[in-house]
Parts: sequence; structure tokens; C-alpha cells
Amino acid sequence: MKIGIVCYPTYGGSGVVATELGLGLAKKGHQIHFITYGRPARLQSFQENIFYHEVNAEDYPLFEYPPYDTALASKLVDVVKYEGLDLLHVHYAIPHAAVAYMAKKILLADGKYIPVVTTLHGTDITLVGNNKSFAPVVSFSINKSDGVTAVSESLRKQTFDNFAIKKEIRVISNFIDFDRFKKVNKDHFKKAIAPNGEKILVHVSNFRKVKRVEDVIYVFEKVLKKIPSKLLLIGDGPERRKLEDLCRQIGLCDEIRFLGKQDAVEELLSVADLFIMPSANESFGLAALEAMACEVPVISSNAGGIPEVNIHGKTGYLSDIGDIASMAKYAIKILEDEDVLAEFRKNALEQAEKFDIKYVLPQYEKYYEYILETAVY
Ligand code: GMT
Repeated sequence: MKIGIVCYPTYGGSGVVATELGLGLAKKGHQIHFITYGRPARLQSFQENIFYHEVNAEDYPLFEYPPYDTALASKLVDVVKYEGLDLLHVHYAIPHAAVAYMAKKILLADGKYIPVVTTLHGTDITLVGNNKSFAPVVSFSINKSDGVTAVSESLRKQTFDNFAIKKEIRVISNFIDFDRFKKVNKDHFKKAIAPNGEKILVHVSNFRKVKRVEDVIYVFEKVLKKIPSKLLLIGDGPERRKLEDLCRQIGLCDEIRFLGKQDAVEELLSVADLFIMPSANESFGLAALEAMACEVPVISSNAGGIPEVNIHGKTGYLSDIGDIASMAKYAIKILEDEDVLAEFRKNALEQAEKFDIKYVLPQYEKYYEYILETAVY
């Protein structure tokens, strides 16, 4: 198949999933065309069957904002037409599903039919989509997509609860590529981060409010009272400044390291003992799955789709959103006993294996085939 993939190319989970999906499909012989405004973060080197088309929203003195949607629609029309694409797979309802619909109509006027599959990732539904000014576009573009997938049962339910959806939504979960995400020997990292054998706690996110990174710091503060440990905060985003201030305020600058954005996050996860994800909302929690693939148990909130990934009492523990005391108690329970930690590590890996890309790629391929057979125009 020749498939066009549209996504946000940044460090967010949706861009990661879209890119890894494209790379995986290309390895299986499909021709993949990424159509984005920047090179996707995980698209780093040449690979057979991968093409990249950059969308340039030209600025013009008359425009207050560069017209990204129009530029993307025009690029989609161009790529579908001249590369002979069979299907467009857009990640994120707004604006991608809406823009794909526009491109589809333009192409139809020219006698070319292109089916559109939309994947919902979470913030498009739970945060942005609930903003009343976006809601009509979100509902419309979901209903007008030929196929719709959501990354968890929880997100599927939330979509039906919040919007007037007349379409079937297929759940195809996030996945993990074990060629990349696996525990590797990085003892020199461990020695540098925790020279006295301290336990290493890790959080990875884009430091948005919804991630509740301050809870990570408060949980760590409690853990530190019982267990010698270090905290790595990986990623960057709008809350970082406040978080740095918080670390200074509570005097933990020597114990907490802000590492910023990291490309080889799996190498850091390889030296971690515990991953913390206290999010207020999380449609799936790909970052937790990546940690589990590297044999790291997870202390998380029970928001959204996280319980579909992190199994309470087995791969980690779930607490109510904001319940720092409970999260710290569970973290200590895992970290204070080496046998317990080893058992949770083993369970985390076993659970992550259920989300192996080798099981999920065929689900997308089958879904594309189904859409190509059934789409009516
Ligand atoms: O979590 C983020 O801030 C990034 C966000 C995105 O839209 O890129 O991630 C969402 O999609 C990921 C991939 O499907 C999911 O694993 C994340 O749980 C989801 N984030 C939220 O729902 C907050």
C-alpha cells in the first residue's frame, strides 16, 4: 500500500506513534509518505520506502497567523495525486482530520478518491476537543473520516461520551518496538547518576500541566526519606521553570536532575528502578509502556487509559490523581525489597510484551484493507 501519514512531528506521544507506525509499515514493504511541518523526531536516518514531504505555511504581511491548515490541505492534494497514495492516515482530530476532509473533497472534484483514517490520541479529545470552540469541528471530522481508531478503550469511551459520534471507533493500542526499547547495559550511566548505589526514579514527559510533574517531585521527596535515591526528569515544556524553582525551594537540587529532551531515552530507562506517571489525564501512557519494556515498574495515577497498561499490584501500582502519599507508599514498597523489585520488573516486561509492535502492525494493516474495501464515496 502507499500510505500518507500526517502527524505532529514533535516529541509528543502521537508523533512518536505515527512515526514508529510508518517505520514499521515501511519495513514490511509499504510505501510511507510522512506529510508534516517538520521532520518527525523519531525519523532520523534514511530508510527504504520512507518519504518525507514538508508542509510550509508561508507567512504573509496580511496574515496574523500563517495558514497551516490551507498549506497542509494543498500539500495533501499534491502528494495524493502525484505519489498515487491509496490511503491517508491522520493522527489527531484537529486540524488533521478536518484538513484531510478538505483535501478529500478537493481530490474528489478531480475524480480521485482517497479514504481517510483518523487516529485519536487523547489530548485532541480530552483537552482540546472539549474546548467548545473546537467541538463542532472535532465531531464533524470524526464522523466524516472513513475509519476512526482510538489508542485505548478509555479514549474510545470518552469520545462517545463527549461528542455526537455516529461512527464505529476501533481500538488499536499504542505499541512498542523491542528492537529499540529493551534494557541494555549502561552501568557507566548508573555510576554517574547514582555513585553510591542509590535507586533511580525516572519521569519522562513534555512537562505540561496535565502531567502533574510537581507530584513526581513530592513523591520523590517522601521516598528519599526512606530510600537513598535520585530522580531524573526527562523532557521539557511549559512547567519546567516552576519545577526547577520547586526543587530549589525544597532543597533537592543535588538529588534531582533535569535532563531536558533526550533522543535515546531507552538508555536512561535501562538504569531506572521506578517510573512515575501521576498524570491528571492520559489516554494511554506510552511513556509508561516504554519504561515497562525496559523492565521498569510504574507508579502512576489511575487516569484515563493508564489502568489498561499498568496493572495494579503486578507491574506497579495505581493511585488516585494527586494522592502523593499513596504513590510514595507504593514506591517505597517496591524499592525497599530487592526481590519485590525483581518480581515487578519481570511483570512489567511481560505486560509490555503484549503491546509488541509485531501484534499491532497487522491490526493497522487489516484495518486499512477493511477501509479500502468498504469506504463509500
Ligand atoms: O501526552 C502528551 O502530552 C502528548 C500526547 C499527544 O497528543 O501527542 O500524547 C497522547 O497520545 C499518546 C500516544 O497515543 C498517548 O500515549 C498519551 O497518553 C496521550 N496523552 C494524553 O492523553 C495526555
